Amino acid sequence: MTDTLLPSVTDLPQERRLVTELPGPRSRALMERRAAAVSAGVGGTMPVFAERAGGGVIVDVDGNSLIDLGSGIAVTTVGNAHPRVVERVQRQVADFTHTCFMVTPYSGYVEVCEALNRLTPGDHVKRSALFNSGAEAVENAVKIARAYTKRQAVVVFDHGYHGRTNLTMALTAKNMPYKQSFGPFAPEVYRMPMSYPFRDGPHTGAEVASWATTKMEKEIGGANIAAIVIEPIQGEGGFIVPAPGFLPALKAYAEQHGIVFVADEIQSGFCRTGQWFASEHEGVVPDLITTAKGIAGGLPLAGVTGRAEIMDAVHVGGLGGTYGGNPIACAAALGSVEAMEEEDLNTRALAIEAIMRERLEALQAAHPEVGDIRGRGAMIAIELVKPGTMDPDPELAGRVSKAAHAQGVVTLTCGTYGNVLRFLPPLTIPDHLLREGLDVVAAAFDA
Ligand code: PLZ
Repeated sequence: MTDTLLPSVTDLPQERRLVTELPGPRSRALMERRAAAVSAGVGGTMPVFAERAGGGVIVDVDGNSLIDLGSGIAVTTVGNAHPRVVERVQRQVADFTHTCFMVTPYSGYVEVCEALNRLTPGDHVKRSALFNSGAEAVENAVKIARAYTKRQAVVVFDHGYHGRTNLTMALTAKNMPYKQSFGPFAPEVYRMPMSYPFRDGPHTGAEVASWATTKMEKEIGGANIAAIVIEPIQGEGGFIVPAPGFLPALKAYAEQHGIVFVADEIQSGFCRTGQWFASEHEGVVPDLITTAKGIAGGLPLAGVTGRAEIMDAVHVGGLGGTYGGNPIACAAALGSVEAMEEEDLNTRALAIEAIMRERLEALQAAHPEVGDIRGRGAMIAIELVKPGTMDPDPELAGRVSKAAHAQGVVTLTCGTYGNVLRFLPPLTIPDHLLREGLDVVAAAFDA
């Protein structure tokens, strides 16, 4: 089988190579320093410290080369240290590092907004604003929707994840670890049922949408809702792809009642699913889209993009922040977009999906614990259950993930029940490494 090697793959050998046990001695020493210096509240997936990364590997401080099936939680879509990103960032950092866009603006910010306006679905007139993190983008989308509609209520969904700030904790469904002991949470947030095909039995997307819209109508009143905020494919919630018809029905309800439809594409956007945005798979044109993660090749940048009349409804000075749209992060974003277009990374995401599905279907055939395989493009997950039941098996997900880590494969779990293994490889991963990574995961099931 031939390998796909994108021009961007670095000089780092694209191989899994274990030269010590994991974690090795240097990582262990750094873990001790971490424990003494870093708040215990900051979580950790693997006790392995990174030194370099690129293509499909992360090389640790002991010289082990790990297969990256996580992309730093869906961020390094163009791969780590992509040459286009490195080149533009190096130039920018030498020219100037910060002026504050609100004080003396610079062209990179405008160019990123132009790119977002061009790449997001819909041919209406658009505007964008830039921020530092996904949570900040979601908060601002809500601020903008409230200012535009002069309404307060915000609708979110079961299993949804939108961030860790006070408002976005309220928007997020799962208590542990995101919300526990951090209340009180922001008011005027209402949670609706989410289409979850694996767990919905015979109910269609349209039916679940009608439960949600009826609940909205009866419990809030459409005329009081500022925004419906939804991930077109849920990320942290378990890579839940709603059944066909669910998103279009919600969008139709939003249109009917003058509600701003906000797609949180922070995890699902920017070539991850084989389209620029996951909304496109269902032909849904959101009023506002939030982006972050994959847009800037690893630098902190986030955006809100949407209809000009909504984005411009905020008073002058109502949006901003010291670092929002920092020039270095903007340079990285322009490099990422260039890489995505030049290397046709949407097509690459679909090729990765084909490889992942084939391997995971074979795994499912041999292991009844694999209840569901789902996702799109390079955003694929398996949901683990106790065989013959629908009971979530988070212990198994944890064990398999740990076993993969010990063998040098970076995997992540997710899901409300913690029983979902998710795969988010950088799109620059060579085929042979992707296959090897999945084989290691499969071997963990056999063991
Ligand atoms: N919206 C859809 O996926 C971030 C969270 C990791 P920030 N997801 C990773 C963790 O445990 O903190 C995310 C997302 C969606 C919003 C966010 C928030 O983005 O950049 O982490 O603030």
